[in-house]
Amino acid sequence: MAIDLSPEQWPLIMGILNVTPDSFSDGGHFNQPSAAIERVRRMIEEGADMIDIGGESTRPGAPAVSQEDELARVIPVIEAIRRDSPIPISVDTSKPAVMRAAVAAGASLINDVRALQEPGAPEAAAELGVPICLMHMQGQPRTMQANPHYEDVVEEVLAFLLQRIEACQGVGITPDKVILDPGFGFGKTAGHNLTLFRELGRFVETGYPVLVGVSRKSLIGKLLGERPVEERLAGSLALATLAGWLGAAILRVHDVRETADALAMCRAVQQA
Ligand code: 7PM
Repeated sequence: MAIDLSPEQWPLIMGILNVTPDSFSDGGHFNQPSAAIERVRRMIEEGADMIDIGGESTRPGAPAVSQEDELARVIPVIEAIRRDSPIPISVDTSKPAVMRAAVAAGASLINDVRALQEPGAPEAAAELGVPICLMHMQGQPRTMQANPHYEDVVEEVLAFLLQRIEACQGVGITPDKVILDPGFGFGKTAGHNLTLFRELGRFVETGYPVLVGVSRKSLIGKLLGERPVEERLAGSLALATLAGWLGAAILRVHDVRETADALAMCRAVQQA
């Protein structure tokens, strides 16, 4: 199923399905297709507009994953979900071969935390013709949180994303396929994340749909006095509501039902 990115539907809820053995807040539970199906059915009932499936852990310090492992984790799950439901599926990957196999199996959005910087990735995305989320990251997952540094975080992240849009246009990806993401938590201190969040309007003003992923992230843990990951729901909902208010198009979240409720309030006030 294609994803409806028209602004009347914003913000859409992207429910997270991790199929990595080590992902940080719900790791290891959904790497059996049957368990994944149950989880996806539940997220759909709760109000998810699409499901994001990733087989590469991009948490700080995570090791690289081989193409074979990523394919083996992600593709059977996409096929199983596709047999079960028409819910749009986003594939969280940087590898052209995984993009191709995922779209062939039924994915309809590519979510690339490396913004198509891997060799062959822009060409694969162009050929597949599906929407592509370009995310900003400073450094690489293994080391990105060691010492993040910016002169001006908003200008630098925006400039990077605009440069990646140009690279996309160079291989024939049309602007209507592009989604932007400032990449909260990816090579950023809590202060950098907060500044980017406050200035989310700068990203929205570009006219491209903006995806925001802050659900359960360490930014929330820090602001609440090193709150563990299981106790970040209220913080996640507050940020999801603010992101919706500021014009985000897609919210990438773990807690679908609670986020849907929070966004219903946001939408009601905006439409009053
Ligand atoms: C640490 C950092 C642990 C990040 C886990 C994560 C995003 C994403 C992820 C995001 C887009 C998580 C993440 N975060 N894709 N993939 N935007 N587009 O919370 O913010 O699962 S991984």
